[in-house]
Amino acid sequence: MLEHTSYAILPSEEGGTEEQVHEVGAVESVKWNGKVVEGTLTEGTFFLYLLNDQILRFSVHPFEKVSADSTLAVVEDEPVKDADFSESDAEFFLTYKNLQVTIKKKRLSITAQRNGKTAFQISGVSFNKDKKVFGTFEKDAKTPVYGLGEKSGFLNKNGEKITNWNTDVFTPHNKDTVELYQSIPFALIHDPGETTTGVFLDNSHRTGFDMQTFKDRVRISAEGGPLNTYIILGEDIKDTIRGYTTITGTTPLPPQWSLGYHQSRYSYRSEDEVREVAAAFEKYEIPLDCIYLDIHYMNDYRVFTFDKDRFPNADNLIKELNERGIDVVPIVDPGVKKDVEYPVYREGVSEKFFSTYIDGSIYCGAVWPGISAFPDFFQSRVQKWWGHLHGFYTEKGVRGIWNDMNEPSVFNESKTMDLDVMHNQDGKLISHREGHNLYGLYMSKATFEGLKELIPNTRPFSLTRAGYAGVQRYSAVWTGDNRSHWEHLEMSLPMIMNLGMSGVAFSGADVGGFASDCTPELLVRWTQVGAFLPYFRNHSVQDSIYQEPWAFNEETMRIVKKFIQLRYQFIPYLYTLFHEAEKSGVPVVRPLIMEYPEDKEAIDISDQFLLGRDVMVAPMLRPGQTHRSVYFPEGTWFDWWSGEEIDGDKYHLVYADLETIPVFVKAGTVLPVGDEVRNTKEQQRVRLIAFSNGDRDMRGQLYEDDHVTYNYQKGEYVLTDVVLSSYGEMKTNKQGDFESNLVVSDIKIIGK
Ligand code: MIG
Repeated sequence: MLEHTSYAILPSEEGGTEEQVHEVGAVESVKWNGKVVEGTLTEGTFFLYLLNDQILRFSVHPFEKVSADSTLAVVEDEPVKDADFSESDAEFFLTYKNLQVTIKKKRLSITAQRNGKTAFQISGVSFNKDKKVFGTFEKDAKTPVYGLGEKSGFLNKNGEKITNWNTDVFTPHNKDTVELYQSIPFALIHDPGETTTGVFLDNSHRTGFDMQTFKDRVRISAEGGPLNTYIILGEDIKDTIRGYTTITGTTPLPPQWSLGYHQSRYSYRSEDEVREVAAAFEKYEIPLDCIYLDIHYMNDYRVFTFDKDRFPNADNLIKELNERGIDVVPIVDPGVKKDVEYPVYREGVSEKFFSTYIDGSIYCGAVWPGISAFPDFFQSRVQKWWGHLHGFYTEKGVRGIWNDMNEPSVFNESKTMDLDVMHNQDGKLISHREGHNLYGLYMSKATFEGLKELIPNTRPFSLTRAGYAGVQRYSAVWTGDNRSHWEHLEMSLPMIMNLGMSGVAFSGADVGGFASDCTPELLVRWTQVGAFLPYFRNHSVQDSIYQEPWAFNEETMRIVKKFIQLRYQFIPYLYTLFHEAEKSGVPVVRPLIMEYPEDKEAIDISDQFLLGRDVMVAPMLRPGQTHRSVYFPEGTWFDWWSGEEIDGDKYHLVYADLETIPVFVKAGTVLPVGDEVRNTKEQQRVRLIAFSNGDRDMRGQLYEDDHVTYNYQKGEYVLTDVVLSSYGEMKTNKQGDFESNLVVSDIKIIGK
């Protein structure tokens, strides 16, 4: 407790904060095998190779022979075969197409040039006595840094010190709460108008990105293992994210119902309460796609059970809701209650599925069910076992699972497992100290792949709190225990934008705030924002005020409903963006700087975002606020509500009463807009709104398929490109074989 008082800052005897480090020194020898450069250093070893003309892998281990292993994050990692290797007195050169990498012999340092521009420079690699490794990238003092996963604070991380260690944090998140649930050690160093270098430190130990200690450097570090980096040389942010997602995978196209409005509460405590919630949505005619079952559905928090008193007939409940078009998503935590009469625990013990110490004894820790054991998801046989256990839910009609507490969170001083618990990566043993940040990722894999097998030809939905780089391949991410604070609404925007720039296209924050008490105005403003973010769920903690759309008063409900309806009108556009994200890795929600990479004014904009390329949202983020300044990048924009034309490349003062969130569309856009529907299970006609572009063409795109299966991968989709000329001639081009819901004849034109 004392660390919450002034005791925490008791006088320190310490002098400097600089850690004592040692250099890895000179390159003593190298070997080139036609693909990989391997070398020895004064201290340790390294290798370097090119994956293509845009990506290289460079790894150094100061203490041992550096291994070629990467983590589960990496899906694509083949050296090119036809790179050129050469040498001068002082340097080695590795060249491929327009990429040239230079390694200095005397004191290991690396520079890369692409298309004649210097893309990055690693000026040093070092280590300390505790086996921590460091690598230093040079940059200009002002160069912004983005990405880095799920972090608090503003968009641009330049000047910050970031560390990664998956942590369950219930205390209010703020700028100093650096370690949250996810670890994505990937940063974009963006030189506006020049290049964007992506640095992915694929090391699952606690890692660091220090943009503070040296004002013109980024110093990356890992508390063990090699300095294992993938470096992506992009033209701009988008290009670099594309590169990053070729290594770690893109966000697969989600089932469309997971993009609808979702309602949750910790917890709806009985079948009756769940029915009442569903009935209220129907009574008030508010669209709804999904209701969540939080931990109270279980029998004493035993996963894969229902409580007989509260949920005596879960099968019927789920069936009934499904028939009304509502999906049900239960929560599943990793902790398995230690109870010798509980089949999941018994099987886990007898089959050796749980994480153990090195002597084979099972690690036990306290979570909701009391003393519990934790599956060793690192083993494929454990992933299979766990995956199949979900048959318990899927046979009842469930198509989505919510994974929580998978940092893993344990109720003790360290907040997690003992660091000397071991994980077995199919034969390779690693300590929890090394594997901690991967636990949630492996659990997501087990969940997603299990569901995929159990519900044939159906896209599963999985949601996770913890994860590591690559988590986008398996799960959507929500940002954990935020609060009903205006500051948390504000902070969720850069968090979601940076998650997107870290490969995770499908993310969102609890709308209305999880902990603390929501207010009518906050619920309205938050719902307005949530309607434009990838993942849209209202969720709140037990004992807090209820915050369902109707919880406050009629006016609040009316406005909240209006924005949930608007969400459904935007789903065709949103779904098209998810299609793009799957294909290219480019996220659904983008900071202005991503679409306007040369615009220095956009560098620090955290309180506005783009949905796709052409829709800009500038929310109200303070109580009582009805005016705000909005930055409009170059070009012409239209006000979504009034159709008013607005000049870009400047700031405007914008008005929005409580009924309105400022939304703007770029001139030249043809936006697909859906009709009002009850949810995504209803057939939805799509119409076009074109935003005039002077005498130039207007363009848009719509992606459609059956919303739920994998048939789209066999060509059962339709991608419609629309071009509308200024004199009203429309051309459409269709790709794929699926019947479209687009009503082409019904086009509305905004502007002259
Ligand atoms: O410590 O399952 O972030 O969304 O409602 C609480 C109960 C554990 C934390 C999650 C929250 C969820 C809650 N869980």
